[in-house]
Amino acid sequence: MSSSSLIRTILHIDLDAFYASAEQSVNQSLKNKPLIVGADPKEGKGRGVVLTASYEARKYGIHSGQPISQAYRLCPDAIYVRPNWHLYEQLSVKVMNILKAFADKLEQVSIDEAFLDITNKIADYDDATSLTKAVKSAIKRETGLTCSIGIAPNKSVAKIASDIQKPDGLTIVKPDQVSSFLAPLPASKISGIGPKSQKLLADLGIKTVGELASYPVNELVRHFGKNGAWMWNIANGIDRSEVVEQYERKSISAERTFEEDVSDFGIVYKTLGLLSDDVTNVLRNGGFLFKTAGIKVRFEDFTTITREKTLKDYTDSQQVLNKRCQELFKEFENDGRKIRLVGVRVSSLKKVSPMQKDLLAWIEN
Ligand code: TTP
Ligand code: MG
Repeated sequence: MSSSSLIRTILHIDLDAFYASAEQSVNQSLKNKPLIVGADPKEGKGRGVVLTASYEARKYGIHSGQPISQAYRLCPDAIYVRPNWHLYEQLSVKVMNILKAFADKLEQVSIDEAFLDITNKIADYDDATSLTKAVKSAIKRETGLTCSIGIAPNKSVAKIASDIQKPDGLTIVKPDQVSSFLAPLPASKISGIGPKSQKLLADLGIKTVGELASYPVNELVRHFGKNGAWMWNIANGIDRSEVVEQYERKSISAERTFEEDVSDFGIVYKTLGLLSDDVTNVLRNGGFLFKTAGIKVRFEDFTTITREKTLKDYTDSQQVLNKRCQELFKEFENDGRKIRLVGVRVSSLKKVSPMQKDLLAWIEN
């Protein structure tokens, strides 16, 4: 093996405004319009959330996870549609199949996102550019969708790169550009550094990836444990994790922040029911069963607690999930604090064949 073969070329791809673009790809009249996929806004009284918004709608400040009522206030004239999971799953499969032809290895990370190891498919970074153009045009031609792509020597940098010029973006970071590319970015751009770590880092005076990279690693370990070493490595452009072929979804979750903190448990239980519904829809469309049911509760003071319970058997039943979630919530009834957010999560997932799914439906009925 020559030493140059140790340098890898990784491509990260993420579809643009996926659910909204999917709707637009099958309905001409939705093209180039502010389009919101999510709950029914019920003229501002709807309680669900925005799943995603077209880039035209994002100009109004609308984004994933936002209460649908708030989106409605920002843009009442937008087009609001309910999700069509089946369509998204179909398009996702189509895209992943197209991508397979361009990579030595492909790792699907979510419904609209994948890593490709293209090391042996290209001779140099000029080749990478032409390969990307071919990927983009194949996806556009076969599905009508656009995507954003990042190319870099490792997965974490490729992921950051794909997100930096959206939509229809292409960002290439050559090995000798990694440090200068990363240095000015906010530390939160690193996938895995969420709002909580971001705040803790800010307390240490660390705002950018560059500041993180030059911080003493032993200090980071003292504050964050082994995550400290992990984030320091990533900030220094060191990420040896491989593109792993098998797509294993680890969990599926949905959550909702109440518009006003809630003390009425009726609302909480009803919301847990709606979220269980959303989660089992995604679960079934992906052809999964779950064995662990979990909830997340955030109180008015932002304290966040999770609880989970592993069942005896795998299932994809909404009723089972809902019942478990309701049971898990019981311990919080006497807490006294108001509730800001609840979430539902399933994990310990297992893929089932379509036949097994039919059988399961038959047993349940
Ligand atoms: P994302 O790739 O995060 O978002 P996106 O494709 O809509 O927009 P972009 O990548 O251009 O920023 O998620 C992919 C799909 O997953 C998204 O279309 C809808 C769904 N989704 C949710 O259901 N809830 C969420 O909170 C998020 C972020 C996404
Ligand atoms: Mg996307």
